[in-house]
Amino acid sequence: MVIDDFPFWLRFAHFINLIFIVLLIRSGIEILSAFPKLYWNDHARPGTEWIKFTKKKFLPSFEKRVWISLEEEKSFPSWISLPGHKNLGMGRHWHFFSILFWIGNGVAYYILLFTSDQWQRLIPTSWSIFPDAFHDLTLYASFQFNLYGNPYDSIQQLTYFSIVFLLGPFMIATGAAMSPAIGARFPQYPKIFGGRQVARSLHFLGMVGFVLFIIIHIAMVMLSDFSQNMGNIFLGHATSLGIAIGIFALFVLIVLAVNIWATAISLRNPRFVQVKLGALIEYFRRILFRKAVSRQQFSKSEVTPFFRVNGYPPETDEYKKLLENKFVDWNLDVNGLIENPIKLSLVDLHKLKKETQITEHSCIQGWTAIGEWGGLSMDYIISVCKPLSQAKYIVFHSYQYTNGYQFYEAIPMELAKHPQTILAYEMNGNPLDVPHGAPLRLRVETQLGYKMVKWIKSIEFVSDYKHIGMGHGGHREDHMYYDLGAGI
Ligand SMILES: Nc1nc2c(c(=O)[nH]1)N[C@H]1C(S)=C(S)[C@@H](COP(=O)(O)O)O[C@H]1N2
Ligand SMILES: [Mo]
Repeated sequence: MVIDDFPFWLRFAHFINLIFIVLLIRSGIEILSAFPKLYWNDHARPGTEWIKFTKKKFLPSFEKRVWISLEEEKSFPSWISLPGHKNLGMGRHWHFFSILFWIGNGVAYYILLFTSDQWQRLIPTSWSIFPDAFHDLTLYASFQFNLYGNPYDSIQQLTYFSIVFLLGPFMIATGAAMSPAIGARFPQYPKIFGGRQVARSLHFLGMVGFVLFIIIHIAMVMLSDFSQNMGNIFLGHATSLGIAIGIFALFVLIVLAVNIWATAISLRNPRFVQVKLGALIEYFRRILFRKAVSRQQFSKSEVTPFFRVNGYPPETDEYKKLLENKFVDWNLDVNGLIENPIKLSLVDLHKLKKETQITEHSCIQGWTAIGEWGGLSMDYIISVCKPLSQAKYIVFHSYQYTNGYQFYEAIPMELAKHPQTILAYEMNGNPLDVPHGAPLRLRVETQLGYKMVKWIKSIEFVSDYKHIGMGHGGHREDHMYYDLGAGI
C-alpha cells in the first residue's frame, strides 16, 4: 500500500516534535545533573546506585559532619544540558514548558493520524511484519538499505510505531510517576513501576532510547536516499540533492538557534525565564493538581534507614543557645493577618492532638526517602489563630541562613489545611534531630522537599508574599529560581 505524499500537518508535527524533544533531552540531563545517581529503590541509599555520573564522595552517615544533598549536585556543561552549570531551576522550567508543547503536538498528531489514512504508515496490519522485519534486518546488516521512505519498510514501521506509541507514552507515564503530588494522591501509581526511583531510572533509560533513535534515524536518512528523504520530511515529496542539503542545514540551524537562545537567556536572565515560563506552567499545574490531597500511608517496614538531609543546620547564636537548653526557651511564634496571635512552647505543642504519618519525601534534586512524622496539624493552628479574610498564604520562617539570607517558604492557605500538612516535632518515633529540623519542621506531603521548612522560628499569615525576601514565594524560588508550585 502506498499512501500519497506526506501531508503538511505531518511534516509540521515532525518539526515541532524535533524542536521540543531536543529541549526535553537537554533539560532532562540538567535535572539529572542535580542528583546524578540512579537507583532501583526509593531509599536511594548512597553507594547503592546502579549508575552515577559523579565522582564526588558522599557518606551515608552524619557522625563527623552533616552531608547535604546539594553537595551531590554536579555541574554539566551547556552543550549537553540546558542550561548547564548547576541550574536545576532553569532545567525544570524548560522541561515542563517543553512537555506542554510536546504533548500538545503529540495529541494533535495522534488525532490527525487517525482521522486520516496516515495511520496506515505506522500501524502494522499483518503479522508478516515480523518475518519481513527479520528479512530487512539481514539486508541492513550488509548495508543494503531499501528505505525509500514511502512506504516504510518493516523495520521502519516497527521502529516508528514503537517510538510513537510505546516510548512516547512510556516517558509520560514514568515522568508522572516522579511527581510528589501524583504520588501523594495516588500512592499506588508509582508502585506500578516499583517506586519513584525505578520510574526515574526508566525515564533515564527511555531518554537514552530516544537519543539512540535520533542518532540512528538521522544516520539512516543520510545513508539511504538522502534527497528523497529530506524532500519527504520537509516538502512532502522527493527533491534534488542541493535542496535536500539546504533543508538539512536549515533544520540544524533552527535547532541550534533555539538551543543557543534558550541556554543564553537562562544563564543571563534566569529570573525572566522563571517568571515567564513559570506562569504558563503554573497555570496547568493548578488545573491538574489543585485538588490533589495526600493519601499516603506507608508501613513502618518501609521507612528509609538513611534519610538524606538538605540545608546545613543553623549556625546562629540564637539557635545554638536554644539547642543547648533543649529548646525549653523556644516558642513557636504565630503572627500576621490573624485574630489570635499565639506563642506555643514545645510542651504546649506536645499537649495538642498528635498526628502521625508515614510518607515519601521527594527532594527536587531527585532523591527520595520514606519517613514517619509526628506532630500537630496545620489545620488546627489555623482554626485556633482565625486568619483574617485577607490572609491567603502562610510563610514559615527558619532560624537558618544560607549565604546570609534567612530561609523561608510560603504555601497557599488551602495547602496548609490538607490533612497531611503538619508541623512535625518527631521523626521515626524520636524527637526531631538537628539535621532534620529540630525543634519543628513543616511537612506538606503533596510538595517537593524545599517547601518543608526546617528549624522553624515563626509562622506568618500574609495576603501576599511579594514583600518577603526577594518576593518569589520562598528562599529557593528567590535564589535558585525554583518553581512556586512544588507538586511536580
Ligand atoms: N531551613 C531550611 N529548611 C529546609 C531546607 C533548607 O535548606 N533550610 N532544605 C529543604 C529541602 S531542599 C529539602 S529536600 C528538605 C530536606 O529535609 P531533610 O533534610 O529532613 O531530609 O528540607 C527542606 N527544608
Ligand atoms: Mo530538596
